[in-house]
Amino acid sequence: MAGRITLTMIKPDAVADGHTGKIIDQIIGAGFKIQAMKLTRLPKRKAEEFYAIHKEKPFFGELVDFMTEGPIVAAILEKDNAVEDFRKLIGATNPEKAAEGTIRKLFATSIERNAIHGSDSDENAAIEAAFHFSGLERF
Ligand code: FUP
Repeated sequence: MAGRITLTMIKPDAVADGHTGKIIDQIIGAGFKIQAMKLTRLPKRKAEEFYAIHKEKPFFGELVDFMTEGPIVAAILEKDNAVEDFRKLIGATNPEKAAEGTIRKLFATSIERNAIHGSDSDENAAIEAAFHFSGLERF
């Protein structure tokens, strides 16, 4: 059975460009309930931990620099089939390949600065939710 939560981060580019409100509106309009949400800034060590799976990739250093350059909005979102439905809502990693109307198509400027994160599996959604939020911060 598909899980009911996913973890998102509105990334530093989209927050700095003032797109937070429009993105949250789109997420709620698509039927996701907000279980937890905060404006926060990742320290370098935490960004490296979050993206540890990519640490051998050539883009790792730039990815960590980008994710720590300013505040992000982290949130746990709840819906049936949350992981798959949210990845459809945000679109492909590379905004040039993202479908019309998706959040990355609308707000991302490149594959590196791609506006928003969405968990890629139920297992990672649970890990990433616990990475950002304590039990007391979830509703
Ligand atoms: P996604 O699951 O769509 O966020 O994509 P990945 O897990 O493949 O990549 C995580 C992040 O690494 C992307 F959001 C942006 C960054 N990245 C690059 O900067 N360059 C690449 O070629 C691929 C990913």
